[in-house]
Amino acid sequence: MKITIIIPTYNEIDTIGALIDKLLLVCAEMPQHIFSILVVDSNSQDGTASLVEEKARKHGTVHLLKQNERRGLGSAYVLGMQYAARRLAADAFIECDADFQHDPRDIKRLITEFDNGYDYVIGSRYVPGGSVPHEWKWYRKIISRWSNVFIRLILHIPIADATSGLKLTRVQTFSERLPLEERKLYSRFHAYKIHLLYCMFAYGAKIKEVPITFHERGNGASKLRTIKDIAESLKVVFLLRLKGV
Ligand SMILES: Nc1nc2c(ncn2[C@@H]2O[C@H](COP(=O)(O)OP(=O)(O)OP(=O)(O)O)[C@@H](O)[C@H]2O)c(=O)[nH]1
Ligand SMILES: [Mg+2]
Repeated sequence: MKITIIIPTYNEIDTIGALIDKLLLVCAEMPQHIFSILVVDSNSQDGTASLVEEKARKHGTVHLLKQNERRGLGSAYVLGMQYAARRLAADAFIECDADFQHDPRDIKRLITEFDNGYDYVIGSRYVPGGSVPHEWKWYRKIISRWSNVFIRLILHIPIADATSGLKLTRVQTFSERLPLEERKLYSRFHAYKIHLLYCMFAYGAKIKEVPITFHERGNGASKLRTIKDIAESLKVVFLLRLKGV
């Protein structure tokens, strides 16, 4: 099967090179699949795109997609998802952050469950065996934990980690139905994740959570806009409750 790992970047020069190298090694351990790595860069000012271009020249399986301006995580991801499905003919795509918060080796767990027939595999911090960084401040732990409880209660979805950033989506039948255009998303920022998850649930996808250890950021600055992203998440949850997908 063809699998594309999509990595959105905004000023991630400190980590993106090493992450691509590590992912290439991990992918080489799964010769039963054909992998590509797609970086979606939103006009980073620190040379991220040039570094990725250099990697792409060296490795034919590394691709760079450029967005003219920074428009939010969801906006970058849906661009990458369309490209993976249409141009790279991916059978599945994986969402993965650029800052080493996700262990590249955990991708193997997602793929094992894809091979087992699951359509949507979530790297989960809140199933037994999963965890968030112990360095996180108490309020970040509370916000992350309770936002998941809130989402579960309001949307009635039996998912422990609805806001995880590491996941795999089966393309066939789903990518055609998912709102993979910025104008169709209820949020173009971090909260897009709740929208797409709810869609997959509504479409009857076979969903599986696998435990992951979520690490502290490798280097570079966070792009999370805590208060604004909480407000966006609330908006998405209520839109889904009122209007559905
Ligand atoms: N292309 C693109 N990438 C983005 C944008 N916003 C965030 N990212 C990337 O999305 C990933 C997740 O963003 P982070 O800032 O790490 O958000 P987070 O993981 O919730 O927050 P931290 O735990 O503080 O790192 C990183 O790889 C960012 O570089 C954007 O507008 N465009
Ligand atoms: Mg991060």
